Amino acid sequence: MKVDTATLEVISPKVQISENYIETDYEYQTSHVKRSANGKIQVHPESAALKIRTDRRVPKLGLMLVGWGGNNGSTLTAALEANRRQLQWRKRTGIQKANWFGSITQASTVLIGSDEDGKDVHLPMKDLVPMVNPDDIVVDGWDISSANIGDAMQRAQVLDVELQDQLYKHLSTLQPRPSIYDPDFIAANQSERADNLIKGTKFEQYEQLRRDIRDFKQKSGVDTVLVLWTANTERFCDVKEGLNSTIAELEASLKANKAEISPSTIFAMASIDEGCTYINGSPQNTFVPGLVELAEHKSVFIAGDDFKSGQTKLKSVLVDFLVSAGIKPVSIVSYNHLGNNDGKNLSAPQQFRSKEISKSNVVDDMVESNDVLYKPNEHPDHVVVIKYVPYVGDSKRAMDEYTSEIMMGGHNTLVIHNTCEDSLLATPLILDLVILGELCSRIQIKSNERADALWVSFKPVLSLLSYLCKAPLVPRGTQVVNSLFRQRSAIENILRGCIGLPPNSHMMLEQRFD
Ligand code: NAI
Ligand code: DG6
Repeated sequence: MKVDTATLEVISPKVQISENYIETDYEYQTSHVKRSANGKIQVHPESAALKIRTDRRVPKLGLMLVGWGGNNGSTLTAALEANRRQLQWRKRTGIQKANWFGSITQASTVLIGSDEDGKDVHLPMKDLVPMVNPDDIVVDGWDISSANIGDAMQRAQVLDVELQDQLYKHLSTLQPRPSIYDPDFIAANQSERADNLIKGTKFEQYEQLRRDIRDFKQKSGVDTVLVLWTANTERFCDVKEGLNSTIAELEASLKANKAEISPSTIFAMASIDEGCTYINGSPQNTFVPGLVELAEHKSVFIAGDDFKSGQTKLKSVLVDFLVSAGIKPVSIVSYNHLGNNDGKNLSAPQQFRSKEISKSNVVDDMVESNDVLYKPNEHPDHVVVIKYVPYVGDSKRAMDEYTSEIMMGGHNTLVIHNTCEDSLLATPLILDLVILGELCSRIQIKSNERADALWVSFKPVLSLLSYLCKAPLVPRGTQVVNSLFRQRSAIENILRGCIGLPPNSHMMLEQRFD
């Protein structure tokens, strides 16, 4: 079978390709664990014969950004245009060409196998299965600030000036739609940019958002729309019975204009009700139980929370490395200072608290995985500090100290200084969330053991996107995985499964045995 790229052909009787689908016969192997009364762990290796199919018809994708005029929103729009036009510009150090460094779909490769000389062969991730080409994405969105996207790009001070100058004319024609401003949810220091607002009750605002989505779809001619929140971090909203714990409560609370229904929850409701995947790039608890139920009820994807871009991404590698090396992190202290508008918003205590929670939970599952090192409920001391320092702008500085216990009461201390150019790290993640989020709607599995088995899609809570999120949202009752290595393996191996390749086990038996 030949996948839709010039570079890859999988030769296997277990792969069939038709005009619309790549279909594979797949042996899925897993182990089921039971704890017996005497405390023994019983493992049952299990195997299931599946079919996996991937729809080859890539839709024309529309992306609606909430917070379009922010640093991330304007940088993404600029980067899409710069890559589309393959722009180049002069820096002090020479010519720079537009690229997508930092995007796993566009700039990372996947190990395919080894050749006749025993050498690894890799392919770009984007070439494994048909994916949306970034050049074809059409962007629209909302912002409480009326600045056009050209002015927003200049305000952000992220991209080199010579690049901005090439992009300004086009970007200045893009105008964010008015949005919902609720000063109770974002920092008071944001009020001065709030000049582009949807008036009315919460229900009227929700209805306007639904009209906006339909209007964009109709005018742009896109096949499918995905909505992504990259607006300011909100404070957490209350979660309680009678307010938002079921679909009925949430809908009634929206109609009753209840104050605790946050703007982001209204966006998510409008998006789900329009059948559009909704992704939350910020830490707040948009996905209250009633909203998750709504997504499940309507079979619409939701994913989040909070882009995992710099400091936390490294944390989800380092803590995994330490704990899996049998080393016991006992104190993790993370300082950040940054001077962009995100930092300004986070200088308010309630908005900081949302970010603090999201940045702090990232080590929990790794700590719980090792009861040789940690007693039940024992955790490392974990402190997160964020300070607003306007001068450094978007060039966030992150400093981390990891202190671990090693053999015989010894200590190992790692000190990391990480310059995270915030929006240049976050923008490629947004692209990946969008491309992978869309792809997930074209992948289905079914049992190969029963003739009457039906095709099933991913669950509405799209945990496969965890790699890109600080605080991954997972389906009820399923495991949260924070380890970056495990998160990436899940993506890689599912993509491999789509084209009939087994998971990458790295066993390399053919090279280790005679
Ligand atoms: P930003 O402050 O530059 O942009 C946010 C934009 O949202 C602003 O233009 C603001 O006017 C707009 N906005 C606020 N409330 C709105 C609403 N209700 N509706 C529509 N627009 C609204 O922030 P930036 O740097 O672009 O970050 C965006 C979000 O992404 C923040 O919540 C941040 O915490 C989160 N994030 C950013 C990461 C990064 O590395 N840049 C990584 C992880 C998360
Ligand atoms: C303070 O760290 C500001 C935040 O918005 C971060 O810049 C953003 O969440 C990225 O965080 P991290 O930990 O992934 O670098």
